[in-house]
Amino acid sequence: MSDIIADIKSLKIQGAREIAVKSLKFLRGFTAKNGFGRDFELVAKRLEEARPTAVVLHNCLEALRKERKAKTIDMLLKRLEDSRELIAKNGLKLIKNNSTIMTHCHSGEALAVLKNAWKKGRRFSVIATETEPRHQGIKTAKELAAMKIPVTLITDSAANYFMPEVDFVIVGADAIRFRQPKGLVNKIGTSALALSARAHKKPFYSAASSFKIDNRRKIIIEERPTSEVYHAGFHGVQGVKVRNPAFDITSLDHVTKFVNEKGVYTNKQLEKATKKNAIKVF
Ligand code: RUB
Repeated sequence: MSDIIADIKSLKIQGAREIAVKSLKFLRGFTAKNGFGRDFELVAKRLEEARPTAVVLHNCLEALRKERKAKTIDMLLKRLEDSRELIAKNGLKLIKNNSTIMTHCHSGEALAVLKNAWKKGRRFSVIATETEPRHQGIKTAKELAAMKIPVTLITDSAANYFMPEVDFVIVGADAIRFRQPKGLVNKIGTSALALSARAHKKPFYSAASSFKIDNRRKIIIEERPTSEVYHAGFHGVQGVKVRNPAFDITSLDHVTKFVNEKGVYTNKQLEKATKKNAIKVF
């Protein structure tokens, strides 16, 4: 138990979907031995609290509480797998040959769109922001480079400088909220990137399954240890307040299109579909 919690907290396991997948796999083993009673609840709570912002694991746990069975875990894992493949398919139409695409952080769902498009013969290049403070953008760049997709790694501060040469930006999502506070919740820096894209009239897309629809009453924006950014030992920073939020909230109006397992939507269309339950929300 403490191993998976440590791996989630340290970002060895990162990305909203992956956190849910690894937690569900852990819970499959745990519940086989311990059942779905009080111990399950305690473990589920600890897993959810390890990274409280992303909503995917929360939505999966809510479904599991309604039907406390191993087969529910398997169904959720299958849906998470299938939805990523469908997002990749649906995102293909967004990618034109010779385009330059910017991405931020490491989103398995955004990357699935890029990787699938490359496999289907689309040719493009990617600009990946390094994504301070933990540089998950480097992980993105390495994965793309491993597939021979041309990729340029830049500092976050350089994003606006490169925006004129970009055709569109694509990111993932930790949560999509149609209730207050509304917006696309994603890695810190996403909202600034969306503002920059808007200023340069570049489309801004989010690839995110309907597991990302967030109906929680409140959202906790995780603040991570300040030692991830500055620490006295290395930077000699003393007597200074440091803050290290991991996520921010982008206005839904700054997102041109959402791609999910059902199709491609504007934020208004997605909200309507979600309300009508055309897209199943847990
Ligand atoms: C990752 C991040 C990703 C979303 C979506 O942040 O913000 O864009 O989680 O990822 P962190 P996915 O590295 O802090 O977890 O598409 O894989 O669900």
